[in-house]
Amino acid sequence: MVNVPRSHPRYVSLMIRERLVEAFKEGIVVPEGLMAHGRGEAFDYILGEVTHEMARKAVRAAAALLLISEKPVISVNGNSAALVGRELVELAREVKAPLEVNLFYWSRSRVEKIGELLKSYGANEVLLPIDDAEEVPGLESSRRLVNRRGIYRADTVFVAMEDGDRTEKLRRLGKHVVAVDLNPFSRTARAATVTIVDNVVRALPELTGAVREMRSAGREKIREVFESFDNERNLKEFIATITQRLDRLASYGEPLSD
Ligand code: PTJ
Repeated sequence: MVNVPRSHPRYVSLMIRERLVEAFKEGIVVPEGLMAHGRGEAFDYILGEVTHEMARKAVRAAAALLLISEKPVISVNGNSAALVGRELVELAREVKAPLEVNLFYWSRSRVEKIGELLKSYGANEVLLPIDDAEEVPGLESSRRLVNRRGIYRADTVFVAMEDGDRTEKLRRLGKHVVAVDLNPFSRTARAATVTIVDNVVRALPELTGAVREMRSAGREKIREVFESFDNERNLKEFIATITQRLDRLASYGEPLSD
């Protein structure tokens, strides 16, 4: 691992890169995952690498949706296992949902490695799209392979850092989707029921915290939080923020960050 001085203004961002590179060497992340991270980084940079109020609103709606769902499932891919594996195990425990490995670049060995990694973080059971595999109808990528006891019968699926197809298909099947995606223009962001536009490393602790806080409220109150959320409006606010920040940069104002 390279020596990144703590005093470096981009220390956190550089450490996230290091974690992904390590996970790539361990066979958890695919090379394409490193590129996908670069796209996320660019959006994070423009958004100022902070959690915006709109993201907090989405986090509360996502927590509410996960709490009122009967069969929520936490879907895990290579990038999310590498960056927030521990936090996903914690979230799954808090909302009493199974974790399920779901990959775009499918390989049996990576499915199993990610399953083992999540278990090493304390997950009791991790569903894999291997033994009890079913297919999501209409989906051609390997993400179609899902576990019969998990995503196949879920009413709500949590996804982070995904390519667009699956969210659209899951929504068409009548399932809710909670997505974490730094790109508010993406198909995943637009198709999801609730999209948290934030870096997954900041979003996960916020989400688990919101679940803990909200759990003791009455079911009706929780439902109200979810129902008062408008995903399209929230994404439009993010797009307006991006436009404003780019305008500032275009007028040769201060750089967005170091
Ligand atoms: O492990 P696999 O095989 O399932 O593959 C995982 C990747 C990420 C390679 C796969 O899902 C993929 O190709 O994703 P995309 O289509 O590149 O989309 C990834 C989305 O995640 C993009 O919209 C990025 O902006 C966003 N993103 C990247 N890093 C982060 C992020 N969003 C939140 N936090 C991040 N750290």
